Amino acid sequence: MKRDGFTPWPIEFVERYTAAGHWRGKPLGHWTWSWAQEYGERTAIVDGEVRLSYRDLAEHVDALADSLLDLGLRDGDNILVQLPNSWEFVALFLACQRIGVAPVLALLAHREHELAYLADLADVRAIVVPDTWQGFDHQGLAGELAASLPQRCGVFVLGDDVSKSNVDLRSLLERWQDPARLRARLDATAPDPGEIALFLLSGGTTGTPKIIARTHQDYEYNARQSGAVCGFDAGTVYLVTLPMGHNFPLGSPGILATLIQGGRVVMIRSPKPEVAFPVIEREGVTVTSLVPAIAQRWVEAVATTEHDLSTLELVQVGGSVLDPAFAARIGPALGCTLQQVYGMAEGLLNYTRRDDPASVTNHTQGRPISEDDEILIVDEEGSPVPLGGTGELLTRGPYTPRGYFRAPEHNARAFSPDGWYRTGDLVRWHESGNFVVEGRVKDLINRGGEKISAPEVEAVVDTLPAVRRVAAIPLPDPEYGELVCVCVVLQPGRSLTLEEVRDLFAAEGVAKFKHPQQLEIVADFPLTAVGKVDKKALRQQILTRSEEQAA
Ligand code: J2J
Repeated sequence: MKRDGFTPWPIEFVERYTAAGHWRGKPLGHWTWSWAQEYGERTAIVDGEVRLSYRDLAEHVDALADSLLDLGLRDGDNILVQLPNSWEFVALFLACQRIGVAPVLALLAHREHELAYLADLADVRAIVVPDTWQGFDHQGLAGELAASLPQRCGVFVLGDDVSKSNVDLRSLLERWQDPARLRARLDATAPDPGEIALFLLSGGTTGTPKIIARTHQDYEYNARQSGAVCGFDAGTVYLVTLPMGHNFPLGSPGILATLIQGGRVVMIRSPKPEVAFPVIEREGVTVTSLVPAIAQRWVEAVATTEHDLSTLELVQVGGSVLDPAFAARIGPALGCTLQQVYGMAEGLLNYTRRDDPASVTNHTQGRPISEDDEILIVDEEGSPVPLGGTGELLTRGPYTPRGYFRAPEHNARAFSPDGWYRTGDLVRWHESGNFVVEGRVKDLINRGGEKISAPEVEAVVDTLPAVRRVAAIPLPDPEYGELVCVCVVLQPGRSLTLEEVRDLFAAEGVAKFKHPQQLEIVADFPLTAVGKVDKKALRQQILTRSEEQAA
């Protein structure tokens, strides 16, 4: 391996997944030209007024790959990418895949707290950002961050206002006169398909976020097999509604499966119905993926829209719990089939099938995509629960890596000695053969699909002098499913307000979606038998207290 800190699949599994045809021995970037050859002048990507054919896309990708090499990036390097949905982001992603540079896919909401950590962990050689986004000066922050790193790190900027000291991403995309020659040169130095292709962010249950290294061939299989299960084909017009740095729109089946099939990818920068609906009509969008909170907004907005959404065939909803009663409304309201998706950046992907009856689609979160996805549902002692019982889901398989990147201590807990990933999700088998997600044992808050590590929030709050002990817990939120509540035991004689807590999060440069929405001062924490904070009991205590106050 070019990079340290990756836990490989044991050789017998490598052989098995290769023999089964799951892994095809090609780097992800290889496929760009294979698609161009097969689909040529068909439209691959639409982004506003920009329409790129498969050939255009391949030529831009190679031009960018070549420019990245010129700028000193090499096979085995990592870069930090924080971009809005755009055709340039897709091109950058694929250009990296041509030359073995692995993007760490950060979210636009991330600020110095997250970015500094990721840049250090992955030892990145460049940071790619928009000039500004929703009023925030990303270029300024990236410049400061790059200057503070021990390694040399470039700043590449997408936008109209690129400062002289930085690199203009758009200028790197300008095509070559002789694409065939460039293609041959890049083909000759293609990366190894077993190497790391990209880094996804983990939902995280630790004080510092973990990242997941996905290899070229595991991620290609992840997308291709998802596409097959979800019926993606050349007629698929996929709308990228969620931020494309997420696993869901990127590769489950998302952008990559659409390109594999020769369909059309349509980019939008905001999931708002007023942005999405006109584009669905104009482009004849057939599929998109949403989190429940956005599905809710779409279902409300569709009643009064004048836009024709009749081309929509499939809406995939996943990332957090979907209420069955609401699930039943989605298909009829949007005039399409609902597909529930229970996925994770760590690997395993589950989909309800398009031909599952509504009773199954509305009540279950789907089943795995691969016959080589291994599943165990276990109790607290690690023993399999009886069929139909609820327990923690453990999994291994051809697109579920065997460890987080550079996290040996955490891996010892998050993976069993024989390589099973402990998802932290509580599930049971439904009689249909699909999973029902019943809850979780992991210490995180799921805010509308964005995952927030409770220990990460606690570590920030804990730095306040007034705080003796802190526990972050999820409380119900009508719009996003869950909100971040911090429960604090104060130092004697001290006081604390929610505003002070939120000011600290802002000052520390923590992504806004992690800022606590509720503060509860308590005298003490309930403890479990082994002396840990009993968060279930604490949550119940807070809920009861709120009910009493409301009464
Ligand atoms: C309940 N909880 C769910 C669901 C994920 C496709 C779809 C989603 C993700 C994703 C993804 C859920 N109902 N339908 O990567 O490719 C919770 C579980 C899971 C965690 C993973 C994809 N779908 N979850 O959400 O890495 O707790 O991936 O373990 O962000 O989200 O989060 P993440």
